[in-house]
Amino acid sequence: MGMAFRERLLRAYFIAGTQDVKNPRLTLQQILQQALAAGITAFQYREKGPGSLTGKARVKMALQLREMCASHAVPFIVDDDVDLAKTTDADGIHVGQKDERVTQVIDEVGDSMFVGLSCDTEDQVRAANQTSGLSYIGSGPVYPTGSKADADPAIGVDGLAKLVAVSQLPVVAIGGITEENVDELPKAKVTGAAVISMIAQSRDINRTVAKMLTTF
Ligand code: TZP
Ligand code: MG
Repeated sequence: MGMAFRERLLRAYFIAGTQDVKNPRLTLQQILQQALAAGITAFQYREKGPGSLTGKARVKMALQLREMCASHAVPFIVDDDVDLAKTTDADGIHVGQKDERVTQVIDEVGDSMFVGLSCDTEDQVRAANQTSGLSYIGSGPVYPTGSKADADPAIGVDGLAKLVAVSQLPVVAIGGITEENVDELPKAKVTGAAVISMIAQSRDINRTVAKMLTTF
C-alpha cells in the first residue's frame, strides 16, 4: 500500500516528463532532485507528447524518479497509466476525462493507491462528487499554458472558484501558473497548485517552491 492521501500533499505539486526539460544541460532527474530538496509536496510523472520517452526507457525513468520521491517521502503519482503505476508501486494515479474511465481505474487499483481526476466543468465536478474512491480533483487550465498541446481554453480564477464551490473534494489548480500569478489562486479556495513549467523552467527552484509553499 502506498503513501496515504492527505490534502496538504496538493500544496506544491510538480508534474513533469522528459519532454518538459528544455535546458539541454539539465536532466529530469536533476530537476526533480532540486524540486524535492526545495520541498515539493507531490510529484506526478507525465511522460507525454513530442520528445517523450516510450517503452523500456520510460519504465526505467519512472523507476528512478519513483525511488527519488520515496527517499524524500514525497508521493509519486503516475499520469494516466495503470500498468506503469503498478510497475512502479506508485502512491497515486491521475486520470483525465478522456483517459480510461475513472471508475475502471479506481476498480483496478483498489486500495493500493489514491486517484486524482481532472475536472474542468461544473458537470464534471458534480460527477466526481458522486464517484467514491477519488481523493482530489485537478482543475484548469486556469491560465493559458504552453505545456499541453490539447489544452482547453483558460477558465480563469473566477471559473476555478466556481468549480471549487461545487466540489466536495480538494481541488488543485493547474495550467499556466507562474510566480507572478500564483498569488491569485487562494481567492478561489483551491488547496494548492500543480505546475510543470514554473518548476521545470525555473532559474531558482528553491525560490519557486518556497513561493508555492508560502501561498498555500
Ligand atoms: N493539464 C491542464 S494544463 C496542463 C495540464 C497537464 C499543463 C500545465 O503546465 P504548465 O507549464 O504548468 O502550464
Ligand atoms: Mg491524461
